[in-house]
Amino acid sequence: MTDPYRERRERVLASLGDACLVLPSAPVHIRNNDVEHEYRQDSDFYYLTGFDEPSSVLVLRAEAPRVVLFVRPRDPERETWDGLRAGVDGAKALGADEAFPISELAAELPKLLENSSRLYYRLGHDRGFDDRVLAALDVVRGRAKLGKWWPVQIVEPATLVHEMRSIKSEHELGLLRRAMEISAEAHLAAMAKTRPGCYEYEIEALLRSIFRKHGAERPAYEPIVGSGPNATILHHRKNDRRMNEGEVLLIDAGCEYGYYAADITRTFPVSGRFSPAQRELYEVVLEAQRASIAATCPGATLDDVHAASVRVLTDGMVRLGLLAEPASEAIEKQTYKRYYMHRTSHWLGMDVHDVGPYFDRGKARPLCAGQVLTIEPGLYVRADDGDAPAQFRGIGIRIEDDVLVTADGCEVLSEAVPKTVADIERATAS
Ligand SMILES: [Mn+2]
Repeated sequence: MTDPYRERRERVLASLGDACLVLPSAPVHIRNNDVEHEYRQDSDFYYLTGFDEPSSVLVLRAEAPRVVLFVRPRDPERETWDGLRAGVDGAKALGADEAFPISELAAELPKLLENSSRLYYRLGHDRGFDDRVLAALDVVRGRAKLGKWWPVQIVEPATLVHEMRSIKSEHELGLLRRAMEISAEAHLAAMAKTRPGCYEYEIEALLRSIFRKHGAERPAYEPIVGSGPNATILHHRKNDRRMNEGEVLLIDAGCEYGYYAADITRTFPVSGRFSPAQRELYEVVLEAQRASIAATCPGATLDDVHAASVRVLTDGMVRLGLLAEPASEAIEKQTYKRYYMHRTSHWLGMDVHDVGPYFDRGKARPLCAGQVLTIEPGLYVRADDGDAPAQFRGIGIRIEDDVLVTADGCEVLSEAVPKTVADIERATAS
């Protein structure tokens, strides 16, 4: 099997010309006192190395050594506390032409920057690391009188790496599909286990346990488990409420598997049966989601995908008496935003809100085969909204699937999670 990381580095190297790229690993964040937050590698760094240790730096350059890694050295005493390290030899085994202990960065980096015309580096993201890169540039600039040249431009690496990450390879799609399978199982289990009297955190615990049971590293984001009025809070995260008969439960949760994220939302009745008002709102959101999925194909834009949902949702708001003015006027004046205040899609991949440009000089970019996006329309009627018909107050609905753009349309990757009223009522009854 070809090494996907090597293949990606080769693609970056091929477009670097005589430039070089410097990419540090994610920093370690302290949680409190001497306890660290769980470490997760920077997505770009992992995309190009498959290496998950902190205190590492990748350098790619036109001349040999073309691939250089700085890493934490082996250290039996530290390893007894914190686990094994790959060390310099391990870094070479990953495919680096040259590897150094991270303590040698200040001495080695200037040499590696020599004779490159441009430096791809994400300036301003990590001020501490900026200092180290700028110090290295200063050293190599001082060697000009020896006939060396140095990078006179610093270029945003997103222009290279994020363009690549936005089109998913078969290898990446395999990991995404596995993340979807695990997340689908978790959503199905949540539907089956939810009962009046459950606490939101019990369902959150169930989701997390199924993610881990299948080897997913972690949730791709903090799971949202919102019952009753909490379903109208877009990023509800306390998950501490006891749910009651007659309410809906909104679950927005997906796992991260092999560094790839699923992002799935379903809304279902706590007691297994939608009330007439819940069902009316639900059917509008489902129809909106179908319209957006139908609009997803190469050449369309995320604005088109969003507009398809806005049209159906706004028609529904007018029909159900949430809005008094005609739908065309509500869209024009954006009064629909009272009940649908977010966008319909974002990119999905290693990051749940994945990288990749949405616009090209202000113009929405056309979709391409291989891109993955979410489609997640919703309707949210606050409990204290005195203008809304009483039966809709305190109901929030969101339906979110993850969709791959294909050559002639799209494929819903998260299809295994029930979403019609009949299928949901069946899944919650089991
Ligand atoms: Mn999402």
